[in-house]
Amino acid sequence: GVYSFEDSPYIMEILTELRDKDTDSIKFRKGLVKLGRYMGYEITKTMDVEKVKVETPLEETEGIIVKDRRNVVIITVLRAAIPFMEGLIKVFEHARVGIVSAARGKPPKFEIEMNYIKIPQITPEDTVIVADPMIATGSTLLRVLEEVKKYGTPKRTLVVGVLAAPEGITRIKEKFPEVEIFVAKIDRELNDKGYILPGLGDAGDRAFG
Ligand code: HSX
Repeated sequence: GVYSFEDSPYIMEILTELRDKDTDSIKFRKGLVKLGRYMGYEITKTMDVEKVKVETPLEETEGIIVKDRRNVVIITVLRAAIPFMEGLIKVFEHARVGIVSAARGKPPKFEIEMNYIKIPQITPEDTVIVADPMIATGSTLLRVLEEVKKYGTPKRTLVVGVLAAPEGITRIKEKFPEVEIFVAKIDRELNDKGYILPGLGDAGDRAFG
């Protein structure tokens, strides 16, 4: 499935702040951390839970644990996903983290160069979250997903981003139909430079200068 959080007013407010060209890098980074946290929280609603007994100071009662929250591998796609991952980790604090670098080449081919890849072993209990704020042509994610596959077969693979262009989503779904995509919002289109419109500009540049 493909899920967006357009009906979550607070997530949309943070997105609005990120879009604003007058938002400086301090606010931009903080916004990405916040989105990671609140989108992570929303994603826990799709996870398996387990009933447990808990002793209050007064008596025993029933509680739950979100079992899948404990088996998460976050794949951070440099650079823009760094603050986003920081937010996701507030919800998935047990997460093992893989780091990959992926730089998009020039149009029309947008070939992806991956110079750094460090990914932990993935087990059948794991939920893999590939975090990249921008899903434009989808080339980066296709390349990253191809790589992640080599480290094991998880229970679920989620792509979690801030904005996606319809083109990118279609390409990922074609090649990886089992992958679930969660974004704050699906934007209108790509321009001929491969930028998402209306978008928020280059997330890496805006966060890090
Ligand atoms: C930006 O371009 C983002 O953070 C992604 O890593 C990438 C998305 O572009 P695309 O490969 O989907 O076209 O640096």
